[in-house]
Amino acid sequence: MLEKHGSVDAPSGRLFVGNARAYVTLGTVFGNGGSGFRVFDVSNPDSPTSLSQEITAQNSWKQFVPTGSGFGLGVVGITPSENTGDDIYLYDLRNGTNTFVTRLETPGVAKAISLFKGLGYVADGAAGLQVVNYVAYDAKKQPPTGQVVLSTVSEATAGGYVVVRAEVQDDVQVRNVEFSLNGAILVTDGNFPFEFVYRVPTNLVGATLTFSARVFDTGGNTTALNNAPVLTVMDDTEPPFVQIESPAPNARFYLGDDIPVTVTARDNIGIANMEFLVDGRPTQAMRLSGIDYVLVDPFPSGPHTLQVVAVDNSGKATASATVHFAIWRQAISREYSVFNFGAEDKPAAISREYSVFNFGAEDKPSAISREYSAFNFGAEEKPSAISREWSVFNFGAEDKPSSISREWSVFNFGAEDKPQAISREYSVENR
Ligand SMILES: [Ca+2]
Ligand SMILES: [Ca+2]
Ligand SMILES: [Ca+2]
Repeated sequence: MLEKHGSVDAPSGRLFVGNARAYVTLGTVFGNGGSGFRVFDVSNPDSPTSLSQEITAQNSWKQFVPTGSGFGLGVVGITPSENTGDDIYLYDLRNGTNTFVTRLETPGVAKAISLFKGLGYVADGAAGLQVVNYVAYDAKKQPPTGQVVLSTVSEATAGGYVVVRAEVQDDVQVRNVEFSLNGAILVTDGNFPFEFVYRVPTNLVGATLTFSARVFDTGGNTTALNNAPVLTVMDDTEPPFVQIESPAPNARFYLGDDIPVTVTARDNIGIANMEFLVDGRPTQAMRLSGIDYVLVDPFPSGPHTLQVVAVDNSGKATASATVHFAIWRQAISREYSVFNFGAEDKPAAISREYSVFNFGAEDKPSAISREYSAFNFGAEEKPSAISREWSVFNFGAEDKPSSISREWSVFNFGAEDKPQAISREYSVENR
């Protein structure tokens, strides 16, 4: 479920987040027209703050990607119209400044950039993919430094997640970080931010996890980072919480209606799946949004029960309280209107959206009529009648044929001695 932390006004351009900083280009996503970028401090997700804004003469900023080693690369055009000097702009971000360093011209129209292992990969319009070297080879023989930061202190929960991040620096450019667990290499990250998410296997309860990393710069110098605390894997002792928000207890549906279900579920490590039980049997539910579902299978009329079982990542399950609901057979007519507002001897009649359903007993046919209208606009002695889109379906019993009729009309509203009549939202329910 989406949980809201803080918020802050920001431009509507593209976003990059790394190491407690967020960078947003001015202008609109994938559009032109932005004239720079803004930097936010997101170290406290509950209270992000704006730090600085860089406004440039060029006003087609498409993207801004920090290198993690003190620089940032912008995809920048001179004017909002395309094909006008769309190149890569290198910025120095050290010491909290945003200082323009140089423009790296590409042969085409630069549209986007991604960094990997110290190189820039530029989507360069008709010039295709351009691989650019935005920083000189690191010949200074000074290895990178840094530390491993974990999202948890001394314990990890089976079935849960550990975010493993390397906060690394280099005098020139970090190339990549290799992450290891208990001495075996797990994954390599080739761009800032250098991190990965480890899912703790449920069969490691009692074991220890020692994460380490090795950081490389673009000169091949390397440093091992062995500072991370040892984690002990604990069993997940918290089953999920799950509650049916709707249908409300004793809710009533009609045969053929959708049955929407809203469920609140949460867990200390994460919900793996949800199971829906109608009358104690598993049934399919289609997820419509984070907490909203609709049951897929049809159910017969009568009383039913609904339960939802939430299963967490470690396999612990919780069943919700049982909600009772009923499905009714029905005959309904809705929004049925009759107007008689003519001269006394020239009445008019209109009826709209008239429906009759009978989904009930096997020996009774079903019938639907829709958008039924009758008009009488004034024949003086022979009131006319029009009805449109009138349909009768009989799809019930096998020995009864189906029938459909359209534009069928029989009306005589014209009797002078009949009073005006209006009726709305008329309904008859027959369980
Ligand atoms: Ca170096
Ligand atoms: Ca990365
Ligand atoms: Ca749990």
